[in-house]
Amino acid sequence: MRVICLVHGDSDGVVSGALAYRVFSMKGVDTRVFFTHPAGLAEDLRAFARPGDTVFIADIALSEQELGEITSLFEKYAAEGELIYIDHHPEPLALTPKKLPGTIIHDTCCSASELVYRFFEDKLGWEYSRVALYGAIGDYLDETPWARRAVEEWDKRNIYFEAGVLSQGLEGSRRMHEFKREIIKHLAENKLPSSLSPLLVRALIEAVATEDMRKWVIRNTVKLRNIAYVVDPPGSLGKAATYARVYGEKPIGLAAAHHHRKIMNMSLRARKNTIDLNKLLRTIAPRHGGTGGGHPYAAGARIPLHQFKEFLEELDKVAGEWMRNG
Ligand SMILES: [Mn+2]
Repeated sequence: MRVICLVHGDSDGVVSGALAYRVFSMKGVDTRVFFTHPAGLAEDLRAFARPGDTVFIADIALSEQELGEITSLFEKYAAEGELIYIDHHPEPLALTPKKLPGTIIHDTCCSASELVYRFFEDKLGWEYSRVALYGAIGDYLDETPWARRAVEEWDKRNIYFEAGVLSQGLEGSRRMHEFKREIIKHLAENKLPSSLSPLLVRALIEAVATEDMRKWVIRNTVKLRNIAYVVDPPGSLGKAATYARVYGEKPIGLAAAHHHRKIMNMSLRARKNTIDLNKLLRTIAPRHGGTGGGHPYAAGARIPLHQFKEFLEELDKVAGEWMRNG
């Protein structure tokens, strides 16, 4: 038997992978971890998982574009081996995840880390709740009933320090898949993030870089009616979007970058209780030949470069309409 884990590369995904790695490798099972994202899930499943494997997927939303393919892949893996899918992103407009074949845990209540921890709780034991907390904090989902209780049982200051080292260190390790696998093995042994020196160093460098970027965003934010945005910020798009929203004094912040020549990649952040970015992007992005979605207040999109301006204009207009109509 072989286990193939496919997880997101942020704190929540890495912790989800570490908890699963712990459970499977404890039994001596050959367990391999790969990092993916919604638009790459189907392709990565085909590339890395063979029918008959145990496939574990966590913290990966289901992309609107690939639903048909994902459904047939899930059917194949669930029939010939085992398939476990654990996620907390809002469901796609066209499908209810729980109807998919396999073991499906889908709940927007809390982080993927919390869902994975609770799923494997008997096997992991309470000591691993702190690892799950790092992931929950990384996704800003540390105020669920479970997370509040768990934080109380650990020392809050230590937990938040360690969670900060992990999330900042990972932000500074983009696309470093081999290093992220090392982090997963480290966390799977319930070792502290701060005790992994290269991770700690990257977190420190990231903290300084974030401060530089904050100042850059103040100087470079462009304001529309409802959106404040920056293009090609020198750092994490998520953080840049938050700073653009705050310093641009708009309900929505957006940060975009084109790593690939023809695609604009972006993160969006909304002020709480203003608008559902997930629904907004799932509606608007396909009209411009792109994809988008995520959480109500934190989401992302990929739009062809030549459509970026039109996309921004429509997003700004529709966001205004939705906010006016509640
Ligand atoms: Mn997550």
